[in-house]
Amino acid sequence: MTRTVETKPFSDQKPGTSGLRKKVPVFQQEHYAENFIQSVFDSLEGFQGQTLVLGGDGRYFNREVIQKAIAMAAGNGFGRVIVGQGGILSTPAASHIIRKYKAFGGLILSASHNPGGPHEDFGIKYNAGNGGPAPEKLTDAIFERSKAISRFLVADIGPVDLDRLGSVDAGGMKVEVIDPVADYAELMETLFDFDAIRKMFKGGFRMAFDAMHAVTGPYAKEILEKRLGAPAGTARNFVPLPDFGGHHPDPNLVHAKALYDEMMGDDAPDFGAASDGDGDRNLVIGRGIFITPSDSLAMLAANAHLAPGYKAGLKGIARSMPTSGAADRVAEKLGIGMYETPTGWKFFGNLLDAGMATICGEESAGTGSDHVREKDGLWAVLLWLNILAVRGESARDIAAKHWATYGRNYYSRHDYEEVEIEAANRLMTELRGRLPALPGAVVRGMKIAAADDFAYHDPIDGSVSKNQGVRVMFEGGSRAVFRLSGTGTSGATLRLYVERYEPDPARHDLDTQEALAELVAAADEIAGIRRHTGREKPSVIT
Ligand code: VG1
Ligand code: CO
Repeated sequence: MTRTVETKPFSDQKPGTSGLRKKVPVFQQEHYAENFIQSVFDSLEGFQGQTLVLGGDGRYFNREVIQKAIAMAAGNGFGRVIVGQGGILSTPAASHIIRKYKAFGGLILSASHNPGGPHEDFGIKYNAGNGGPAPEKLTDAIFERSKAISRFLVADIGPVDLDRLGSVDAGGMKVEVIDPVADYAELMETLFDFDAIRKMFKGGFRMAFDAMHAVTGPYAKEILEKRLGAPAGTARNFVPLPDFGGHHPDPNLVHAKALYDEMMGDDAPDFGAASDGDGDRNLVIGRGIFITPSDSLAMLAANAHLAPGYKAGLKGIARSMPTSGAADRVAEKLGIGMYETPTGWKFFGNLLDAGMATICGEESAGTGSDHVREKDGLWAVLLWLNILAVRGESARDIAAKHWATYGRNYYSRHDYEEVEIEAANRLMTELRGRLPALPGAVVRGMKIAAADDFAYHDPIDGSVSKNQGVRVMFEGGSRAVFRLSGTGTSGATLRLYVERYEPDPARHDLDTQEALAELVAAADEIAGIRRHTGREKPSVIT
């Protein structure tokens, strides 16, 4: 029944910030997906007879790879595969299902916020038994294995009917096709005050949720409209499409511009939100106010105790290094731990498992808690709704009061996409070379207090992750961070993150880009962005 198929290694299967992402034609090469999946299995131990969770964000090529993965799981000796109906599972739902059913691990097929379609992106990531992304040690092992692989194992079975719920036999292995939404929705009901939110909708509260034709659609329909009684039409673009309707399923001010414009308009709903390709990111916009993800993390942390799941308080907060320091001020006030990790959710896993952090966040629109081991778009939206329902105030008022209490961290990210790889590397190398000379230097009237290349020492397993982004810290708390993206699939993406702290409430209503303009100019002077990339301005500003 099980066949051993000879194969040759590919040299480019190094997982990035979140799994292996490549263009669909790369994944369509003979044995490309199989090699990577087998490299994952070969890097694991003890899964014989155990359960593998499987699902994806529904993008182009999802179903094909799901079938391959089922046949390979059977060929490699897994005892059971749990797969979402239609091959669908959002990233946070997959994380929950791994934990709930005590699976050995899971494969999530997604390139997240990257576009989908025959010539766009596809991706595969492996999550471990805690429900979280494979740690670096494992992704390194997978990459090493992929460079030496010479065979993969596959069971000779026909395609499994992914659309029919229930259990079938596949080459001696059990395949359970489950409702992708039910377990997740049930978990949300345990965390949030659904009665209070229901009452708020009943009272005429209006919301717009843009699922961006990605995986969150069915989850939003079920939870917001069915269980919480939001009017039909609250969830928009809710049918997952293989090409996301031709758009980038990236919930930011550029790709969710229509929602942003609506929220700034005269007849804006009370609350707007969106999620990304695989459902782990969230965009939050109140009527007339965009809440940056860094601010959202801080505001959610400060108010989390208003939701039943967090009424006992938070154990600690963790944020990725480039995320603004807004949450740090909340942690300080609450007297709880604050942890700064490299970019990527995999670095939060140990802190969550050890009970050191309850809420985590990234500036890239990712927020989550210890309810799963991934960031969770809809979770963040529901926590906001819970807070709005209990406080009975608008998002705008909540933000204003938050800034009055803690001060405001003006924050923005400038992305330079599809830059020539050599140029991007040259910029970073030159910048790293200049680090020792930066402290004490004055740029555009601002004095540099410190500069380094961020390294993370994991307090739980002692592992060290170096070269995680260059930080330039100015006197007074302003900061510029430079790093290269690990999720792009063409050329390099340079990310510049800038932040300025403003304690004075009289200056909390400035335009963000204006408030940061000098800092952006200083960053260009320090790193030579225009000189190296030849770009006059960023491709995306968030
Ligand atoms: C980006 C974000 C990072 C996030 C990662 C995966 O990585 O910056 O914060 O964890 O995407 O998110 P990078 O290396 O391109 O900066 V997702 O929603 O793509 O799973
Ligand atoms: Co995502």
